[in-house]
Amino acid sequence: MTQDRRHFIKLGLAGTAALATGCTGQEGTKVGGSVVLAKGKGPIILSTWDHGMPANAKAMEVLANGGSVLDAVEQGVMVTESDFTNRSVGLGGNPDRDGHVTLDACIQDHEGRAGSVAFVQRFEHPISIARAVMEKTPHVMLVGAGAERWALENGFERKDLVLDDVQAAWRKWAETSQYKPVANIENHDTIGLIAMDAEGWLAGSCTTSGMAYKIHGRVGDSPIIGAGLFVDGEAGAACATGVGELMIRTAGSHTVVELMRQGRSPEEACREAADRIIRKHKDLSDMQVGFLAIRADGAYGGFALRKGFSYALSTVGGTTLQQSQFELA
Ligand code: SD4
Repeated sequence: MTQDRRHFIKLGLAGTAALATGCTGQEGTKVGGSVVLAKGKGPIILSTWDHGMPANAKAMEVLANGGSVLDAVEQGVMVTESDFTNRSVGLGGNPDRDGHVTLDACIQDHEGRAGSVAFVQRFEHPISIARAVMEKTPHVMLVGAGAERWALENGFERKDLVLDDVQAAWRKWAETSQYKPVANIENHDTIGLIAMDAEGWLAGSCTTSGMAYKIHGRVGDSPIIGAGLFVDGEAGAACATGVGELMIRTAGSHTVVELMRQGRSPEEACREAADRIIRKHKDLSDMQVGFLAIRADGAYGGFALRKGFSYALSTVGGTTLQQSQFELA
């Protein structure tokens, strides 16, 4: 199928979805809690938490310089991975309970092509390894020692980083070793970034060091296509942050995209995914989940389990930090 033909089909479906929800496609129109931009008024970039601001800025720069939307979502989150003051993404992240920093990441494009790595150690840019898995192998996901060996064979270099304050905090934690997943009240969590370029092409990325002090070998939602990220150019893109087990159990990002395919607005779709998590779990105290979504027609929005989920929003009008609506106090 040619790119033009694919694009036509995508816009056709998006148009149907817009009609179903009464979206007019006028710039800035609010529909179902989500903002709808006119087609062709992209780019639109959404990413999780305050650290999304510099990531979005980089992604916008990539698009402005003629890069693809896939380049934009990769290079955007590379900024976060290289910020070694960040305690939940990249090599500066908090370690697992044995003191090892283990990294998860995935990437997906408009066509649904996907690449992922999980439980990898001592690499600065797991997102780039994930992209290479997508582009150079017949597989979607590589994990652990196999992923590391493949990365070394394919030009990625080890990076060792020992941060004294991170090690000291881990040693202090290890005195009691009490594990309780708390994500994210502190606003420094996983970065998920979804983007639509000016022509309407979608892509997304997600990268994390996972939950602090997790069991060695634990993998969360962030590298799992359908849980931490899902992109289908015919329907939309979604990403998630928070306690990954909640998203894996409910295939959270996939749920959001499928609800948008059925005509829900992005905010409504994110809210339904959050509500489903609430219905399926008895005790969500101290747990946070945040979803972001862009529908194929350019509508976008987000929703969180509880108060405090911020996200970065970039449009042609600039980049701003938004506070998500939420379900629980
Ligand atoms: C995980 N969702 O590993 C990721 C990271 C995160 O608070 O959001 N942690 O569960």
